[in-house]
Amino acid sequence: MSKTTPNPARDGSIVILTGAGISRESGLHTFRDADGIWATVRIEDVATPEAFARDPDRVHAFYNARRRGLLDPAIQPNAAHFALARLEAEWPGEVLLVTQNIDDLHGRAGSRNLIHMHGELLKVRCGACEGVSEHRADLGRADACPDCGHVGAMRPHVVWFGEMPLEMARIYDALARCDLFVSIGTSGNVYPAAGFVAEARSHSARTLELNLEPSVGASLFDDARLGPATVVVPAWVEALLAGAGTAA
Ligand code: BV8
Repeated sequence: MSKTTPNPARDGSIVILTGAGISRESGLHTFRDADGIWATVRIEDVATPEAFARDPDRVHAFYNARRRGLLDPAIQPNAAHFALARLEAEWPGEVLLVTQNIDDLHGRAGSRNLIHMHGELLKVRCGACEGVSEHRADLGRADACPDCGHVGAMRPHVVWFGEMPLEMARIYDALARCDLFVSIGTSGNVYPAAGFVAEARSHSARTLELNLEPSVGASLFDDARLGPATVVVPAWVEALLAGAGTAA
């Protein structure tokens, strides 16, 4: 077994973290690449609670444009999304997929044991009752909450900077138990997600990075395979499942 092949005879559980890079080849922009989202708009203007309080129409317009973009029929899951769904279905141990992405491509590819730690672009939340609901149309200040009827408090169900990501207790529990932690398509700039590799290492997990280029935290990984996600992720899954068939 290679040093980053989990042993299904042990707990054999795998925690996978994904970022915007895994959706790049589906046609969605990343954040910090040269053509990324933060190259054209400032985080402080569209992705903080203060921005939403200051200019809700501008924040709604930013997320309405991204929601419309995601709903374009040209945007489809790619081979990397499908490979991770196959791993969840065929790996003998648990596979937990934690994504920083707010797109729905992992779910559409078939991943079910899935946490959207930064929320979901196709869901909205009421500032009055905290109810979360599916929403595929534009959102604005005139919209009423489908649960409590309150008008004017609807926001994207997205975790902004300065807000606590979702399901953190469940994520840290999985990191403490896992045999292997794999980071895919993320630059390792944003916390707490960027700290997951150190957390997994502190519990003796093996760590692997699959990315187009080394991330900020590259030195913390036992192993890395660099290349486009649609190439390196299916190849890694194929090799892992072939090895599982012969695991002791
Ligand atoms: C928190 C949703 C505390 C929105 C996002 C001051 C005040 C408060 C907090 C902070 C602060 N200063 C710092 C912080 C912490 C802050 C942070 O980390 N800031 C950074 C910028 C320093 N974090 C937070 O604020 C977090 N909350 O700390 O709360 C708290 C404590 C107690 C109580 C309450 C609160 C919340 C962070 C979440 C913010 N929301 N997204 C939206 O999407 O609009 S973060 C945003 O960055 C996206 O979610 C994105 O996913 C995430 C990470 O980016 P990446 O996914 O890594 O994308 P990136 O472009 O950076 O990299 C892409 C990678 O892919 C590259 O490596 C590239 O090489 C690779 N790639 C490209 N193409 C391919 C590829 N790989 C493979 N194949 C390809 N084809």
